[in-house]
Amino acid sequence: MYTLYATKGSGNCMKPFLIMCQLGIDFDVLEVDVLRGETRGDAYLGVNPAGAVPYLMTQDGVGVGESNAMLWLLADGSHLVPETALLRAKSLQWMFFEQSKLEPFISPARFLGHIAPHLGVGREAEISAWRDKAKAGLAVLDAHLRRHDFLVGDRYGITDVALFGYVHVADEAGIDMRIFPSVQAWIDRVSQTPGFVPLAKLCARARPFLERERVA
Ligand SMILES: N[C@@H](CCC(=O)N[C@@H](CS)C(=O)NCC(=O)O)C(=O)O
Repeated sequence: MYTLYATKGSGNCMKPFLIMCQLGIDFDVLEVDVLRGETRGDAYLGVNPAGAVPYLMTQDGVGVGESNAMLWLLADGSHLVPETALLRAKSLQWMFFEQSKLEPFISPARFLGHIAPHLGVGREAEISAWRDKAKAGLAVLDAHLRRHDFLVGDRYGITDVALFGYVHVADEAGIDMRIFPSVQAWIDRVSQTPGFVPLAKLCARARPFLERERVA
């Protein structure tokens, strides 16, 4: 039984959530409220000193940070992990690409432009620059998906989950996804994989992190 520390609406938190749903892994979700600053509070820093979600706690009390690292742990030995060393290297290639060319731009543009727009007032130029950088990454992804149904080995797996987290909400970052039709078609394909659960369900059965801390 795993415990996933997560916040509502987060593409990074969706990744371990989705893979656990699709692989039938038993887990519990504790909701950490980023908007109320809970990731920076002492109680949460005691759980994850890096002060970020998602954070995955194993049954033995070992914590794992970084959403893409969680995918490798959770899917280990399953059909969702690429079979050969070359394909595993390609998977890591795309995961590093996601963390350097997509997520750092889609996530803040969406956060300040959509989730907490009051925090984005006066930062329009910064948001616009993030959108442009995200579009450059999405163009690379679109070119790849023009020739492939899925990212690695032409079958669905953890690499798709890693990129799906933020790419499928890039429209909420103010990016017109009609200019990336192959990405859009891939989003539709991933959304139809067996056991797919949408981001909206991430914290549907979560318990609040701080309330649990008070009760404990
Ligand atoms: N590279 C990390 C990024 C984690 C991250 O930035 N999480 C955000 C939410 S999506 C967060 O915790 N923000 C609150 C904070 O930094 O205090 C991952 O992939 O897990």
